[in-house]
Amino acid sequence: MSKRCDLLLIDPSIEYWQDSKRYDNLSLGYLASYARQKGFSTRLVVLGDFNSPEKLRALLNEAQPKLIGITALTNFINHVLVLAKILKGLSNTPVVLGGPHVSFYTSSFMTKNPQIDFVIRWEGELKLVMLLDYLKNGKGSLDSIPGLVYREEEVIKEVQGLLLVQDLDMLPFPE
Ligand code: B12
Repeated sequence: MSKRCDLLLIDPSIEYWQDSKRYDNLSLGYLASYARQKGFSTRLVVLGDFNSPEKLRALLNEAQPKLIGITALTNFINHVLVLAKILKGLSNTPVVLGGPHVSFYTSSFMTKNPQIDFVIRWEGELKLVMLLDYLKNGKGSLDSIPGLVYREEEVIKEVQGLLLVQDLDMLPFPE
């Protein structure tokens, strides 16, 4: 089976993956299952398995993703920013963050952290698929993805709107 993917999702909570605390991250699990259902090949990895620049380089070479997504809790945000810097040093693949921390802190956060290409605020499934469709297939436009924060010639743009899943039962369970 090919290890290439359109979307590479990374759970950055390294210390949670070292021993008996290991469990799957629900947020990324839902995002991955929905993106797969919509036809985007997706890999979900935990940083504990790729905890050096060499391992990350090998992962990127193998996966060749169109987009890298990282979940961002406040507790791990510094960690996430370092990780994103390393990833940007290894490839030009755009990096998108989502999760509670970046849902609250957006424009100033993007200004201070040029290694982050996109933030998706609040619920992620529909918006992430729209971003993937744009990056992979050239469909739609960045300014039509609600909750997306992006850069346009160094200016930070924030698209208004929530775009919530109306019927949660339509979401596939995490695999
Ligand atoms: C369940 C839960 C847990 C479970 C996780 C179980 C699991 N298997 O994942 C357990 C008990 C283990 C846990 C642990 C922790 N938790 Co907790 N947890 C929650 C809770 C109640 C629900 C989270 C959840 O899974 N929701 C369901 C998923 C599908 O939705 P979601 O998380 O909102 O994710 C969506 C969006 O945020 C967005 N999104 C998220 N990541 C990404 C990434 C990308 C790229 C994109 C595009 C979008 C995106 O899209 C997702 C899908 O719509 C929330 C509170 C809440 N009601 O939200 C706290 C919460 C997330 N936890 C919190 C914290 C602090 C922690 C711990 C750090 C606590 C600690 N000190 O140990 C740890 C960290 C664990 C870890 N390694 O990530 C805080 C985070 C606060 C913050 N400012 O970041 C919250 C908000 C609680 C709170 N109010 O303080 N937690």
